[in-house]
Amino acid sequence: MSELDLLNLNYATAEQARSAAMEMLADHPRGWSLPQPFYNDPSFFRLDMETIFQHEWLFVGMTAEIPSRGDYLTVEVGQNPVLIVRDGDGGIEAFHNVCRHRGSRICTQPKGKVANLTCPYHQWTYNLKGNLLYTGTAMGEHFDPQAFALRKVHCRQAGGFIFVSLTPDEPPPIDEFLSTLDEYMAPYDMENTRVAAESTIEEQANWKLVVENNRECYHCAGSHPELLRTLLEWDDTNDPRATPEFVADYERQARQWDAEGIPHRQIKFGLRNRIVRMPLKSGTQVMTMDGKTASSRLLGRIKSRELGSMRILHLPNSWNHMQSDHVIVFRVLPVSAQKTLVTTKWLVHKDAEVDVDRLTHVWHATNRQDKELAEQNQRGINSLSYAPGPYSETHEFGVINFIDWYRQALLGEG
Ligand code: 3BY
Ligand code: FES
Ligand code: FE
Repeated sequence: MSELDLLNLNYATAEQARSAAMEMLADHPRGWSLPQPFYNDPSFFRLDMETIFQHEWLFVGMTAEIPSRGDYLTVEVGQNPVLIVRDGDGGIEAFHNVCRHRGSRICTQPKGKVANLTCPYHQWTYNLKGNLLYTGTAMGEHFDPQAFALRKVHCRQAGGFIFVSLTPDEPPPIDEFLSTLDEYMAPYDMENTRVAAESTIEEQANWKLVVENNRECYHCAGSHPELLRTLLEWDDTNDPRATPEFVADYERQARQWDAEGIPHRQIKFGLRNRIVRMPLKSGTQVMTMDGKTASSRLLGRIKSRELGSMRILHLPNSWNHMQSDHVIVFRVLPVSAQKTLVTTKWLVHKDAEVDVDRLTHVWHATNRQDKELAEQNQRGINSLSYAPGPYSETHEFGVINFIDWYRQALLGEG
């Protein structure tokens, strides 16, 4: 545990932390930021990991990243290494990336391609379905390899997105969201895309501060000059701030989307998932500095460059912008109470020519700015003077929704 973590460790046992968290939440006024330990106490962080990240469906990557047999990607969900691999039947499987011999991590790279899964420690070898194939002679003749298959992780895919749930039990229901995701993503034909650029940044901030920051644009005018060249400061078609000009422009674009058969109606699955297509600023096409497309091809069956951006929210760990010539997917993975990894991937048509600097400039800048905001937020929250403060109902309702979801998830009411 880091020095910072030790400083904020207020509860001796997990049980004490859980009952303290439940008591605080029961008394917590809706629409206010959380009490300090939710943002910096390592026992509360453990609670988040056990209740949310080791249970809920998490976005891990895109199917286009592992297009053929043996392609894999790995993620760390807190202390849990997870392996996602394309098997011989074209399916995608997820396993705990933990060898059944003495527990070594098996795949050590973020991405790769393998024929089989061989542990680097003593070369136990598993096939792509996780069955143990080979241990050499050392285990003796009575050894039963069938008893040592890799432990599976629940894995589902839709619309090019891959989700996993680490729960050993029944995972939360997700079918309805996945079929809608398939429908809304159909125009993009994500199987024929490739990752043109990728970045992972480490933020010295609790994961909830990273998500809270993303759920509002109250901070945009003060921090995001590049993003505001194309992005409107609200991302809800019913936003109370929407002007008559916006409503007129939205209706014009909605007619165009209907004509092209592009799904756009806002749809929500509880507070966890939301899909909505929003226009960008009038006259701009995508989130680049000049507002013009950055890839030589539009995605899938899309015809119009000016398609706005379809935003897909998946709590607890992803938000996304799907545009005419590229999509940008975001993944949040907590590391410790005050450390979070944010991964951004830009995907384009697999045969497109792309100016990567033009493609990535706006969101590299935006991510840097958001990192700074989340880190400064964390440092203030660590102060003895911090007390919960009120969110704006008009500018921060997305944050209120996120905290409502968090409270439900933690209280088991989700
Ligand atoms: O565009 C986003 O992903 C979010 C929503 C509004 C502010 N923020 C940059
Ligand atoms: Fe994997 Fe020994 S720990 S082969
Ligand atoms: Fe931001």
